[in-house]
Amino acid sequence: MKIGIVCYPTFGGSGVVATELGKALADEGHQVHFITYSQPARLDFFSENLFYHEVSVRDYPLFDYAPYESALASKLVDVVRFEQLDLLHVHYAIPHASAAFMAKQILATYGINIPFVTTLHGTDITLVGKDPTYKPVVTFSINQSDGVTTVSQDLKEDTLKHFDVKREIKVIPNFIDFNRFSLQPKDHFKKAIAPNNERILIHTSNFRKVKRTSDVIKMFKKIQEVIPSKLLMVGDGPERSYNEQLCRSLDICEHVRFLGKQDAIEEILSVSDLFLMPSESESFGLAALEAMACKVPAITSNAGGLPELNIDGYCGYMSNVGDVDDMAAKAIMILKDDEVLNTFKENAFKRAQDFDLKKILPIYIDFYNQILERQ
Ligand code: GMT
Repeated sequence: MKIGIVCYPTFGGSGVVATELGKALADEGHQVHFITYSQPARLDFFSENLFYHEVSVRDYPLFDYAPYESALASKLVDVVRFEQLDLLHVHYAIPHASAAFMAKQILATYGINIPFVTTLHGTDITLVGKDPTYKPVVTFSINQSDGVTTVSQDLKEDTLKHFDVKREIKVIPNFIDFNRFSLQPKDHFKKAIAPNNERILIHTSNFRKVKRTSDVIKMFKKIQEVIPSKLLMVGDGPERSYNEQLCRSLDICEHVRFLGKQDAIEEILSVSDLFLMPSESESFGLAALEAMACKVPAITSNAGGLPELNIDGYCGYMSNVGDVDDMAAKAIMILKDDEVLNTFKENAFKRAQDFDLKKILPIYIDFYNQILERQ
């Protein structure tokens, strides 16, 4: 197949899933064309089946807001026509699904029928999408998609609850590539972070409010009072400087390292003992799956799709959103005993195997084939 993938090229979960899916499809011999405004963060190598088409938005003094959606639709028309794509797969509804719809209509005037699949990732439904600013366009473009997928059952239910969706929605969970995410020997790094063999806790995110990063800091304060430990805060975003202030006021700065955005996240996960994800809302929790693949159990909230990933008392624990005391108590239960910690680590790895790329990729390929057969 010749597949066009549209996504945000940043470190955000939807862009990561789109890029990893494209890379895996290319490995299977499909031709994959990424169409976005800059090189996707994880598209960092050359392959004969992978192509990147940059959407450039022309600026003009009249524009307070440059019309990215129009530029993207025009680029889609161009790439579909000249690369003779079979199918478009857009990740994150806003504005990718409506741009794909527009491109489809334009291409029809050239006698070209291009089906498009929309994958909903989370905030495109739960936060941004259901806002009246975007809702009519999101509803329309979901209904006009030739196929719709969500990354969890919970996100499917949320979509059906908040939008008047007529299309059938298929749940295809996120996945992990064990070729990249697996425990790596990084003892020198572990020694540098935790010279006295302290436990290492980790949080990775875009530091937006929805991630409740200050709960991570508050939880760590409580854990650190009982168990000698260090906290790695990976990523960057609006809450970071507030979190740094919070560490100062809680007097734990010497135990917390803010590492900023990191490419080789699997190396940092490899030295970690426990992953913290107290999110307000989380459609799937890909970052927790990446941790589990590296044998790192997870303390998460029970929001959104997290119960479809985390198994309470097996590969981690779940608490109600905001219940920092409960999260800290459960973290201490896992961390205080080597044997318990090792069991949770092994279980995390086993749980991650349920989401092995090798199991999920064929589901996407079957879905594409069904859509193409329907045309
Ligand atoms: O977590 C974010 O804010 C980024 C966001 C995205 O769309 O890039 O992530 C969402 O998609 C990920 C991949 O499917 C999911 O694993 C995340 O749970 C989801 N985030 C939220 O629902 C808040």
